[in-house]
Amino acid sequence: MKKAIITGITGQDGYFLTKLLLEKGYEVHGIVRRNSQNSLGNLDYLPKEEREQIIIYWGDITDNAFIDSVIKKVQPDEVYHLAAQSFVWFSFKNPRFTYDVNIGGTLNVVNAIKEYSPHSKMYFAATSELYGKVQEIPQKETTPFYPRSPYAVSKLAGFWTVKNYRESYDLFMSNGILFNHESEMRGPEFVTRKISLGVAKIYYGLQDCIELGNLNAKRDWGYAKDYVYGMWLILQHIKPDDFVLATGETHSVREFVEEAFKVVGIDIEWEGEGINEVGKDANTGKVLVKVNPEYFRPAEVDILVGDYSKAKRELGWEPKVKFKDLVRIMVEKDLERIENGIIK
Ligand code: NDP
Ligand code: GDR
Repeated sequence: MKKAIITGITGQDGYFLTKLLLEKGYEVHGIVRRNSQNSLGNLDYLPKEEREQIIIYWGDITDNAFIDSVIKKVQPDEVYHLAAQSFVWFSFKNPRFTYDVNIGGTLNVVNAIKEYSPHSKMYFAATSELYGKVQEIPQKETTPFYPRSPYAVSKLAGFWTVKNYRESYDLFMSNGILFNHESEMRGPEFVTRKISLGVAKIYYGLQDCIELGNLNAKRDWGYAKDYVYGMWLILQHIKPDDFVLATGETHSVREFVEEAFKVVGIDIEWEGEGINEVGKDANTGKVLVKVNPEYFRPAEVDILVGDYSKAKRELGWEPKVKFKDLVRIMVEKDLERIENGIIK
């Protein structure tokens, strides 16, 4: 039986990766930081029989002695290092914390592997945010990086740390440069889930309007379940390497809003410009979307669109879920959760 450690197991990707690895017969070990609710985050949504199979270690990724002890004890075949302060907007508010968790945490993991379990293969959750200010469209493994937020800078340090450990100590450590991937398990602060949840609540009369920031930003949005399969493939590859996973399509936040309202039969029409732009129900004229500058970022990433041909060629990976289906999955799930009283 193969053993895997997942850091960040309570997050969106942790949820889907846990399901995948359990299906594949792995023994799954997860690192969870203590919270006052004793909550397992998204893992609370797993069926009981799956949740009970996970071996949990309570601790923080920034605690090097703790990380050392877990890696030393488990001697994992594979480590998926997903734990991070992953919210770009928040990273501008608290860059120090973001650096501590994202850079310090990554250093702890690579170092623990080097010292105590050098046979372990490691996946690092790098990101399309590394490309930041556009240098080339579409972005691929050879596109120059230009990070535009403390989050992106911290992930760039993580990316190079992983590459440096791989080259210096002959360790199997790979970077996944993953473009945005979303799902019904996405945190509600990220724009796609904020929209799907807002649309479902508006539909059921629980909310009047969705307030958003930059409607012009364009992202390459895929489905998280497809991407965790890509993470696993990256660690099954013959050698450690860096791979872009993306869909190759890009859409604006405005388009995401339009598509999400379509799922509940509402057509949106736009009026005004800049901070005065609003999205109205084309039938009733009711304002359903407003711009709130609170959600703007000091520096923005205008457009991301990935070229995943290396992953396709070398790993046989391709995304299955495309934009419209992704939006539908997310809105329908939020509608269902309201109907079942899970969301109030
Ligand atoms: P989430 O924000 O949903 O999950 C982050 C996870 O990290 C949570 O389990 C969180 O725990 C944990 N974590 C945060 N800080 C610490 C800490 N100090 N100690 C221990 N655990 C901690 O992110 P996703 O699942 O969406 O993403 C997974 C990884 O992939 C992240 O590193 C993210 O930056 C990266 N990424 C994500 C992309 C995406 O589109 N989703 C694209 C590219 C990269 P808790 O539940 O306690 O908060
Ligand atoms: P991102 O995701 O920054 O791409 O990082 P997010 O959903 O936060 O923002 C995407 C784009 O939407 C614009 N936007 C808003 N964003 C949020 N959160 N809230 C709003 O109200 C809003 N209005 C407009 C943003 O300005 C931005 O342009 C995600 C994270 O998962 C990272 O961890 C990961 O590395 C990258 O994706 C790839």
